[in-house]
Amino acid sequence: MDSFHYRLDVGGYKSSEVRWTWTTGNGFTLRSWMAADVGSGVTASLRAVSDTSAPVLDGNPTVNRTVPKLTYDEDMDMSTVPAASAFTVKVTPSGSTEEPRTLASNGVAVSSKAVTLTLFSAVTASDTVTVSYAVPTSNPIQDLAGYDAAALTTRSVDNNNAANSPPVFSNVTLTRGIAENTAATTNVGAVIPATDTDGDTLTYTMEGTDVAPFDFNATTRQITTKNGITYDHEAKSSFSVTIKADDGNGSTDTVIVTICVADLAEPSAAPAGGPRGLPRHGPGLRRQHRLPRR
Ligand SMILES: [Ca+2]
Ligand SMILES: [Ca+2]
Ligand SMILES: [Ca+2]
Ligand SMILES: [Ca+2]
Repeated sequence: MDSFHYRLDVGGYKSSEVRWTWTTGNGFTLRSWMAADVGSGVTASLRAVSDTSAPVLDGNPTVNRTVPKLTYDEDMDMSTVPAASAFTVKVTPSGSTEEPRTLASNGVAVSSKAVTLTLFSAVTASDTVTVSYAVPTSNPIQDLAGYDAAALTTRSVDNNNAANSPPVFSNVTLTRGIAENTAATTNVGAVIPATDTDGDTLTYTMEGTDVAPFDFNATTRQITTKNGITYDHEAKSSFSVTIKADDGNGSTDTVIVTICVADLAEPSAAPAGGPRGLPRHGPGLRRQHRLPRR
């Protein structure tokens, strides 16, 4: 049975708004989607489409980091793009259990023969990935003749991820400094830099024995002094914290940051229980104190 397909493009309307497929074979079959009243005086063009079959996946879907991709055997209609909810991507990390992986809200794109998805977080090279696709009632994956692509049920995805490059701090150790008695919310030296050659978004945390007296802004990578803390050189002249960068792809790097508390000349307080009756001196005058006996 021969059949012929025609496609109607009307004025400036998107093909998803005005579309008409006319199939002749055993009689006529007319398929029409008329979502808009185009009015009169609008130029319409009818063109033959030699397509008589639904699009078929050309090989397995693939995934690279955040981008699963379905490639079909023909050009797709770019004006009909399924909602992200039509897809389910499941990821099984090596040695772990399967978990659904959320798509970004605008995480579906159709271009030429490809339907690409965008995940919120990347899969790693060792993950096992499947994709399912439920044909939605509106905006399904379609070829140019209006044939829907078939649903997919836990279809295996070829993982094309290259091995992950870990994030890198350019130093193994860094030194930052403040003067003693520095006020709260003061920057403790420069921000802590790190890079990731994959371009991964790095998540930073501050760890180590001396985290308590400092704050750390994970977005700006800035260590700051903390409310309620007195930085006293005579009591503790250096602190050690560790900043960790996590690339979300299973790799981390750390840098040990030594925070030095510089000495300032300070007026020393009179020792408790000191002798009475000593004359009080104004600022800048030499004070006399008895040193505690050892
Ligand atoms: Ca087709
Ligand atoms: Ca990386
Ligand atoms: Ca001091
Ligand atoms: Ca001092």
